[in-house]
Amino acid sequence: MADPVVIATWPFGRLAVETALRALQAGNSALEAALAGAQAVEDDPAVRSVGLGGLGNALGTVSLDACIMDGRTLQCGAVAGVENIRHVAALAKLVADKTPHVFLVGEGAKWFALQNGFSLEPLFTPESIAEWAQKRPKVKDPAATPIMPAPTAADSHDTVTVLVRDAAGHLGGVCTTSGLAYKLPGRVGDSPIIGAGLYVDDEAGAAGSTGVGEEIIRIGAAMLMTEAMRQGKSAQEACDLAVQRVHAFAARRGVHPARVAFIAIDPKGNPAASCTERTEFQYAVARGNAIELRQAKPFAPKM
Ligand code: SD4
Repeated sequence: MADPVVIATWPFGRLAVETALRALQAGNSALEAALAGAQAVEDDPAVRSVGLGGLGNALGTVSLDACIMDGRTLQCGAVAGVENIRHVAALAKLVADKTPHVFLVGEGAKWFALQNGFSLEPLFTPESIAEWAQKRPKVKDPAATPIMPAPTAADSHDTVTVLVRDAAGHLGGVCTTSGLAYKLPGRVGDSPIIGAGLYVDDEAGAAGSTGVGEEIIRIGAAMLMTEAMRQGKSAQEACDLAVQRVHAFAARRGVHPARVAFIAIDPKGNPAASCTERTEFQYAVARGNAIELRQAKPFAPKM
């Protein structure tokens, strides 16, 4: 038996890591622990980018995306574009547990939630509405269709991705978010996409993403990292590879690399992270009982 390892994105990842660790100590599986950690962040109204209190899209509607993956069985589930349901990560797990499908979206996902005892609730708070209104990109003609500015994640609209390795070496991962603030209605980022926002395989490792989802999808980030670890790369090398790929694809497209960050746990149980410049990525790590907040050093590949 080895020490459990938990890693989660952003400073609020500390709450996720602490909660996941307690869940492991209570005998839960790696996936259940990751879910408990993610749900604690969904429940925190002060986090403006996940669950309750998340900032709305261009119309002000809070629309949530999430996915889960079990490294032992490769069971995975996802939901996207879900309104008025707070615990979308648990809903994604239910898709995996109770249906033959992997991914439910929008009204169908909401219907499935209601059928399974979830209740509808408003996801905005007075504070989140005020922040949405204050930071809202200004449009010249208020009657015009809302236009979202090019995604930059400058709003620090941050996903919580939680990766867990339990003492027996099994892996589980969860990703949950309200996505980029002011996104176009209907827009879905990387977070609920298995292989982009999350991928977990006991035999290869666990990997997750945060940042501008469009660029993360473009490189197939979580699958890229997991496959690199399957070929023997360390978690750090896998995360750096994903950043390098973002740079390479940005160069081909003649744009500046977007703000993105990646986390991973390799099969040896090493946690790591990497990010593009200007991302200022902090993440939380637990090893055994020790929990710390770390700052990722931006990786600037030589091109
Ligand atoms: C998205 N990746 O919807 C999410 C947002 C995020 O840090 O993680 N921002 O594109």
